Amino acid sequence: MTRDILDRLEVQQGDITRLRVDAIVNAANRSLLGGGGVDGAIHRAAGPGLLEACRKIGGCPTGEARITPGYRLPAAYVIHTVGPVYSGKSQDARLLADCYRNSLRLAAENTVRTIAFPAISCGVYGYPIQEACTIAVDTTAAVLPELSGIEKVIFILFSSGDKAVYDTYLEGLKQARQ
Ligand code: AR6
Repeated sequence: MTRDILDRLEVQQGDITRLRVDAIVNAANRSLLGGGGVDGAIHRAAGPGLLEACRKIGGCPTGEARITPGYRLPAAYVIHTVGPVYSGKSQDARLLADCYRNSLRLAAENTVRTIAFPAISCGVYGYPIQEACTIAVDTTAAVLPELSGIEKVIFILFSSGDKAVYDTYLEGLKQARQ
């Protein structure tokens, strides 16, 4: 992993709905019709236009991604992706990696330069944060070289404990590069 790729990654703690970026990623479910957690927060902040747009899309398979406008959000777009429900099987990691890869490719197709991800699947869907962090960072770093238009990827974590997991992992990667 090269240093310039690591420089395009950032970790923050806070509420994704407040971020003024080109796109925020929603940890949705296959219906795309809203739910709890970060999905509920995004729909509340975006207003009813978002649900209307999602209804027209008509759902999304696990691992894939769909894009809508951000409506009342500071972000121009919402990229909805559906993480796996953690089962402990090897397909979990593949599907979670698909979420990051497909969201980033969709972002690049829409000339997004800055994008923020929550910890997909790490709430209701039960994915262990440590494993999910490794997949999120490694997949993003692997795909960024082919997506030169994406300048910054923010991983935004709700809790300080989850943020510490990301900070530690990225710090380790940076040390290995020095
Ligand atoms: N900003 C950033 N992160 C947040 C926010 C926020 N405003 N709110 C929660 N998180 P979850 P999942 C964190 O459960 O596990 C929904 O009902 C949270 O602390 O939102 O992928 C959907 O409709 C956790 O670390 O998503 C699906 O049915 C992370 O976001 C289901 O939950 C993801 O937690 C998806 O479950």
